[in-house]
Amino acid sequence: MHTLTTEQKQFFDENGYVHLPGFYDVDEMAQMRDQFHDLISNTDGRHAALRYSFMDPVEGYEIDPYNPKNVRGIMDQTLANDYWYNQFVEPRIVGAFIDLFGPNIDFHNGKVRNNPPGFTNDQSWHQDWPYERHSLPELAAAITYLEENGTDAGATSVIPGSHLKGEYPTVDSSHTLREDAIDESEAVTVEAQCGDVLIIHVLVVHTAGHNYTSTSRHKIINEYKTQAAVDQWGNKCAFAGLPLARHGKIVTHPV
Ligand SMILES: O=C(O)CCC(=O)C(=O)O
Repeated sequence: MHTLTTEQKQFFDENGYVHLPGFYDVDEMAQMRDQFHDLISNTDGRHAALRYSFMDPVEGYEIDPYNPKNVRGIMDQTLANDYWYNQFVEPRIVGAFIDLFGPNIDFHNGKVRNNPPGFTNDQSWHQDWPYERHSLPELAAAITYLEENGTDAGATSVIPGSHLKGEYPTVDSSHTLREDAIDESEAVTVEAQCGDVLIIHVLVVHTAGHNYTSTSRHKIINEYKTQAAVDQWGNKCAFAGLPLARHGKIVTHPV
C-alpha cells in the first residue's frame, strides 16, 4: 500500500467512501488556506479558463471576510499557479488512488465548491456518474476540507454501499435521484475537520449540506480515474487524462 491502510481500502470497497482525518498537517493547511484566500479574493486577471461562480448574499447572513466575494465555485483551479498544480499531483493523494484503483491512474478534473454563509444546497442526492460517464466506473473524487464541517455547516453526506447498486433511477431526464430510491435513514454525515480528505466513488450516492453558520466553508474537489476508464462525456477540463501513475509508480511530480 502507498498511502492507505488495508482497513481503509477495505472500507472504501465496501462503502464507496473513505474519510482520511488529518491528511494534511497544520502547517500544510495554513499554507493551503493562505493560497485559497488569495484564489477566492483576487479573482481578476486570472487564467481565463478558471470559471468562477458567485453566490448572492443571503438576507440575515454577513459575508465572511475570508471569502469576501462570496465565491461559490471555481472550475479548473488547477490552472491557477504552481501551488494549485502541486495540490492535485500530490503524491500522497495519487498513492491513495493507486491503493484504491490499481497501478495506472490519470487525473480527471479539479474544482472548488464553497458553501458561503446562508448557502442552501439544491443539488440533492446524486451520483457523479451521470455527469462524467466513462467506459468503466473507475473514478473517485478527493474532497479536501479547509474548515470543520458538520450538519448544516457544509458537511457532505453519503449512503454507504450505494456504489455497489449500479445507476440509481432519476427524476425524468435530470440527474436528481428519485426520492423513493433513497433511504435517508442509511445516510452518514461526514464530520470533517480542516485538513481531512474524503474520497468518494463515482457511483456512491451523496449530497452536500447547507450552511446555516456565519462562516464560509470551502472544499477542493479533485477527481482521478484509472487509465482504463475512457472518457465518454467529452472532458475538456484542465489536465484531463494527465497520467499520474503507471505500473504503480508515480510519474507526475510537483514542480
Ligand atoms: O460539496 C460537497 O460536499 C459535495 C459536492 C458534490 O456533491 C459534488 O460536487 O458532486
